[in-house]
Amino acid sequence: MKPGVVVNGPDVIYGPLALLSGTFEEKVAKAARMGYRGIEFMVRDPSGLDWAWVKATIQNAGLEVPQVVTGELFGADGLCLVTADEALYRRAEERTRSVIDLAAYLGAMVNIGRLRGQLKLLGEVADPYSIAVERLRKVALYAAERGVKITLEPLNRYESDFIPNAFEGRRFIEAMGCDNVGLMLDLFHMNIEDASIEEGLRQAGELLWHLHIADTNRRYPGSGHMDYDSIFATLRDMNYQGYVSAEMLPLPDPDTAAQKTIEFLRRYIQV
Ligand code: LER
Ligand code: MN
Repeated sequence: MKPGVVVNGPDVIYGPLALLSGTFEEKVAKAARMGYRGIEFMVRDPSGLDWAWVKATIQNAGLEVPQVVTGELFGADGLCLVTADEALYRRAEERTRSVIDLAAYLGAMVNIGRLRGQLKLLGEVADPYSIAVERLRKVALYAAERGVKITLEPLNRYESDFIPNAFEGRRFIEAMGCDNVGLMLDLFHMNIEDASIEEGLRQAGELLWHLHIADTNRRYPGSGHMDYDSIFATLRDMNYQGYVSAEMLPLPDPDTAAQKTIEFLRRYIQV
């Protein structure tokens, strides 16, 4: 398992769950100094970014980019894929394609969380679930042609009305039938929606490609009552080799949260 951290990319001013302060270069340097191995960054619009500079900044610090995070396509620009608004859907799909192009350039995966939208936004249609499957499949096929993997993130009920947990994540991926789609689980959402976090991790099984960590109060690990002993025992038992990546409230400040997280992770993984 490798430690990762979520940061705001150069074009995201305010991502509420990102860590580390300063310019993008400073964040990358701090992550490397603290012992993180990978940096996943929030992106808003790849067309405004200097791709070569982003890649060089991260590579020169000796870090990987496990995935490019799309939450701010929704958070900042309101873009979403599952909606009855055809123009919005078209813009969301086009922007998602450009994020996939960037991820192909960086050798990264792309997550789809809040960007997927909600079934209720489709209004009165016969089979909203199938429409959602088709729309995400279209994006996944574009990614597959470019060698990019997609990680679907189950979200708690207050953020989306489909794919709330690992079981539903698996069901949705089976319906999509795309082998470049896996799951990113997030302990914060799992604590709300999965009957048991350990069972959810096991249900994801070989489809668990990435993991977001935070404590039950969405602060750095050790701030709440998440049972990390049991969670890491399960991950080890599953032979999970991916990233455990810090996505949480930047409290008491974004650098302290990142530092406290990596100190905590040293109990369980090699940092
Ligand atoms: C994004 O990774 C996430 O976990 C969402 O809860 C953000 O709203
Ligand atoms: Mn998350």
